Amino acid sequence: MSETTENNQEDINDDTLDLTRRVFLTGTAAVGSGLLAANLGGSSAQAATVEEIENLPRVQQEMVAPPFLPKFDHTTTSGPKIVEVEFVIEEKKMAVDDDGAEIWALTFNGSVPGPMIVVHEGDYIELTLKNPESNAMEHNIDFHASTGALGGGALTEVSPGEQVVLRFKADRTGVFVYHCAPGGAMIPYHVVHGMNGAIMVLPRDGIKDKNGKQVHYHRTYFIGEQDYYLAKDEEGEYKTYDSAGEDYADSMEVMNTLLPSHVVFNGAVGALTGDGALKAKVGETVLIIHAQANRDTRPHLIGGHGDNVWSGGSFEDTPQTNLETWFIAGGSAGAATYTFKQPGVYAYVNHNLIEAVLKGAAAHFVVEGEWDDTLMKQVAKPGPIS
Ligand SMILES: [Cu+2]
Repeated sequence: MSETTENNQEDINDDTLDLTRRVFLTGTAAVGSGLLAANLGGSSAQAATVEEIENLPRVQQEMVAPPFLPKFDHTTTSGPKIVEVEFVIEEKKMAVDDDGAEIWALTFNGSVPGPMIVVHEGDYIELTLKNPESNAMEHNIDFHASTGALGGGALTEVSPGEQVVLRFKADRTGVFVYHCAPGGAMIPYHVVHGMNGAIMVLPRDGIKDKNGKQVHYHRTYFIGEQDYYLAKDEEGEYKTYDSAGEDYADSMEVMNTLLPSHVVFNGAVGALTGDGALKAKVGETVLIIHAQANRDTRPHLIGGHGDNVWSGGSFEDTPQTNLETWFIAGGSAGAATYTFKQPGVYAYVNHNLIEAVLKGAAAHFVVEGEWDDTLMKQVAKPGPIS
């Protein structure tokens, strides 16, 4: 490392540390062109000016609701580009279970979790964030994949009726959470009301196994695990509200217990079972991205394994292999691949089984194909003890 890095504390003056957020915003804008003299492409590419970045080719990425992902190339030979995406913030009432639990969810594009963005390392994400007039609250977005300004949170605060455009460089690969972070207690309040999602930054030559060989996969699913903290009335029924934000005081009370009323995948109990079950075929490799913006979790595929697991989410890291259960730290996303060898219904769970079975953190993979007796066979059916 250079001497400059070792001495970097000396470069921070007290004025910078004392800046209010508003001044901080202005300051960032004023020196933006200098700070943004960033590299184009990967680490080996030449430095680019903001003007050069703005002249890069642009593509629009059509957002789709999870568990699905937008169309993306597993590898690319093209140069870096600007990937334009649009999030419309929607405050909406959503069912959480079949027993009457509901929440005025705070969402990016109307889903919990919000849509996944997929780019390649060295690309630039240009997000237009719209907060329609019909909403009640101020929102913003903090991208864990980005660098500086509270992950973009300080540059994206939008009141109802406003929009903002943020561009940031995808300068490291992996899967990363994004979430709303409007300040103070509103940060956890918005996150546990569904306002989070993930972005995947792929190496330009694809993801690699522990030997450095490209990993091929046939399907990709995005599972967003969500903890909710819903309040009950004196009769033990979940309370209902007429508008977003009305549950604030009740919600804070339950949140302070740290005991979620629900832990679900993709917004609601059963969202990824039955009609919503994830599909695959024997012989196919599935890339599973699992995000938890607030709370630790431990995914497990019952009857299967994690063939390759990027538990910390970085594709720079060598994946762990053959895991039975893996860890995703709260506030992060992780990725795993599995090649299905048997048909059937696989439960994919948070293997705190109380959270899976009693709180809702379970999905199903429905896998078609031929059963392999050599891998497993019921040698004798259940019967009287002989
Ligand atoms: Cu928000």
